[in-house]
Amino acid sequence: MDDLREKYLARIAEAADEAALEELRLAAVGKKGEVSLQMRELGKMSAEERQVAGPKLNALKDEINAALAAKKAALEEAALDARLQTEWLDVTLPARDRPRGTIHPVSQVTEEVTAILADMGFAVAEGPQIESDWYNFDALNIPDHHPARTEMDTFYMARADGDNRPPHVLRTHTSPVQIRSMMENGAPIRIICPGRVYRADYDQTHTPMFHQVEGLAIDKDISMANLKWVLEEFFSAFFGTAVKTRFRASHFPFTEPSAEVDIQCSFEGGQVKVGEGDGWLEVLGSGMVHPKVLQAGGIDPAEWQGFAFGMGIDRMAMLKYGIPDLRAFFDSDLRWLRHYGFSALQVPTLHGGL
Ligand code: 2NM
Repeated sequence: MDDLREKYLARIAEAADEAALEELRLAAVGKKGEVSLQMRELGKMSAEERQVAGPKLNALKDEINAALAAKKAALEEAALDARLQTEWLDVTLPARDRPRGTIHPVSQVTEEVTAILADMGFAVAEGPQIESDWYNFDALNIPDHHPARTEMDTFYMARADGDNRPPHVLRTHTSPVQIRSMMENGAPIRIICPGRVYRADYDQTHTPMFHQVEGLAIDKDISMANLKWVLEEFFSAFFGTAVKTRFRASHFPFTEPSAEVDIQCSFEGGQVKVGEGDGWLEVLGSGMVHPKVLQAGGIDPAEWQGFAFGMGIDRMAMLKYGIPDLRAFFDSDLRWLRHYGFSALQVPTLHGGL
């Protein structure tokens, strides 16, 4: 019995894992284990012998079982310690920053354009996207027969049969916001109007909804020279490099005189690069606000004059950030958004550099 005790207590102490421990349990106190076999021998003994050997064997069995249980507990604790070493977690740490979305290039460029022009003294004005046809067309000196007013070009809101009131439209430019601003605040004015506009056009380079920013400055001594300075200053700040501009005589119903503005660029290898080369790209329309438009806005053209300009934000974003396909702007493809999108923490500022 002493041999058995020594042998099993030593082996139990050395057992490396629970499987080894189970093997030892079967070998010692299992049905066919050595201690159990010894117990079977009790039947063959005399009463005296049995009185001595019985309790001893029972004590040995208890001792081995206790050693097995103690070793099992020790192994479990060691295993838990090892896991805790590799799996520890500090629940007091602040949550990791995990950006889930990106700022769309249209939003980013709107903020950039706004930051530049706000620095020059322009305030942001906003207005409704559904307009009466007076604000969208008549006030801007666009006559009834003008092709822009046909359903080919403009989205008209549905009207009930027999409703003969003037129709509403999805605004085709943000100019109606400027008419509203003239009527509400009067002159002098320095505003920009960024926002969504709508035209019935859909192909490679046109989407039925797109984004515009229009500028308006009205005062007593404003000329085309002021317009030219503002635009040249704007393009250089926006593209981060000196950009030459070219003004071409043009025509719009709401400005007189009118000019289309091109910016300097190169077209090498099918790549458009702004601010270099000797090519030109049309990016903007502008002019001196037509007297009839000032009048519609309640401003006396004998006393005041001003310049206005309008450009497409989507196209400016494509140019600045090298985005090839306009239609992808509005597909909401997550891979596109992650690729061309901006961090929400990268707010465009003049001092931070645009
Ligand atoms: C353009 C081109 C030329 C323009 C005119 C006005 C308003 F309301 F003041 F008369 N706002 N914007 C304007 C002038 C817009 O976009 C190509």
